[in-house]
Amino acid sequence: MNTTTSQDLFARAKHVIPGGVNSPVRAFRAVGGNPLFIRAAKGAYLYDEDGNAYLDLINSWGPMVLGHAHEVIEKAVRDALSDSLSFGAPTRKEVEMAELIASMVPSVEKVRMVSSGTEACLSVIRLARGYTGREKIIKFEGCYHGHGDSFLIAAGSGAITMGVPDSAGVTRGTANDTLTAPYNDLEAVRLLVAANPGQVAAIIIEPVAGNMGLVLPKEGFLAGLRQVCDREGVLLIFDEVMTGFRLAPGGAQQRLGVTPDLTTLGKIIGGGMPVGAYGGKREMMDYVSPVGPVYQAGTLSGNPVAMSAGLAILRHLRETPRVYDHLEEIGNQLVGGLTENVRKLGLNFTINHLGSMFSLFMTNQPVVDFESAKASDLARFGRYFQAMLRRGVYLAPSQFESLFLSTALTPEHIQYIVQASYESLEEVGEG
Ligand code: KE4
Repeated sequence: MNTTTSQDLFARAKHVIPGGVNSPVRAFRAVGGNPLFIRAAKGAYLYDEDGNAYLDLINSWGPMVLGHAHEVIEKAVRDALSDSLSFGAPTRKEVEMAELIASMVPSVEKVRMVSSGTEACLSVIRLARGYTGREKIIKFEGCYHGHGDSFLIAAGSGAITMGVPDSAGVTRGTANDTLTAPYNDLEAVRLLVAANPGQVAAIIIEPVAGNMGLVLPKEGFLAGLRQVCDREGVLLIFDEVMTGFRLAPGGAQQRLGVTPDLTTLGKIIGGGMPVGAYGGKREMMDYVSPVGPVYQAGTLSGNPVAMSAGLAILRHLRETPRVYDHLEEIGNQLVGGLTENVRKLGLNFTINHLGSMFSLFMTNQPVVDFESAKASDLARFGRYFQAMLRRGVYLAPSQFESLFLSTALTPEHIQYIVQASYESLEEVGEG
């Protein structure tokens, strides 16, 4: 596979961009080799600068749930371009977007648009602290809520992919206000809250965790968090940046039947454009400036072109619920094939799966939290990643990431991916 143009671009990039990338996980540090520079994408395929084609199982880390360059979204953006790109003033599209989100997401009565998932999570924590007058938050080991200081404690995704679940530059004061518990460990949460009476503003969680690889909440875990929060006056925040509009029209909270006080959103909400949002009960959201004392602002918040893309994809998802059945079918077919592969090869690797999200872990132990995810054979995962790439299948370049499927995947694509995975697992062999 010729990748000389990508290599040349990477060499140039490293002179002018830290690590040659604008987001660490893209650098392939965890899987070896050099990153591919993508020129274009269409449907289920990515095309790199050397003309190689790849079946895409990341889909921009979630947003491209309908596949790349979907006509509905492309047309909406084209139609918006001639009206200027940004005004910095309120627009009709923002009202329509807020009404649409409130109609789809159970916990949302009011919503504030921002420009990334990180910004949504930063803002919602400030709101929780302002609303409760409390300072501490509880997050879970291996969960990732963007790169805000409060969250870079035992963080997942790129932070652990780099082998540094914490980050330089985060002050002791900030770290002291972030308490962490193992995912799925309700007793640990109860103990943390009891040890910090009247001090915990919020518990923030990925209701289905995607940033240590995919880890599902155990039966009763989310409901248990809801009860702790109700009893202790702690706000429950679901970070649905990954799961929102993917696992159901109303996200994980709709699919799993537990309603948080506040929700963060991103990725699919912008259809590939830079959009994030946080929302919840009117009473809480009215603590946000200019109504309330919690300040938060953004030059490009509710950007009209991004709102056009977001309105197009969310309207499509709301008006064609068949998309969710299709995503379930694709997920079941692909994971069924991969499960058969590991059985036939006698590997018994763990596959965690829900809807159109899944992870193949290079361990035969159950993966229910960060510790068990970290027991995976990372070197073997790196070899598997490269073997799949050679076969034209683009996985997340880290064991600690979920994969994301799109409706652009056909049965033939799925069959190809299953076969490529069988060959790749066989090729990388034992440890
Ligand atoms: P962004 O700031 O990257 O838009 O969103 C941060 C974020 C917040 N919450 C959750 C649950 C997330 O998964 C993310 C971002 N996800 C990663 C993928 N694990 C983005 C990929 C990257 O960092 O390049």
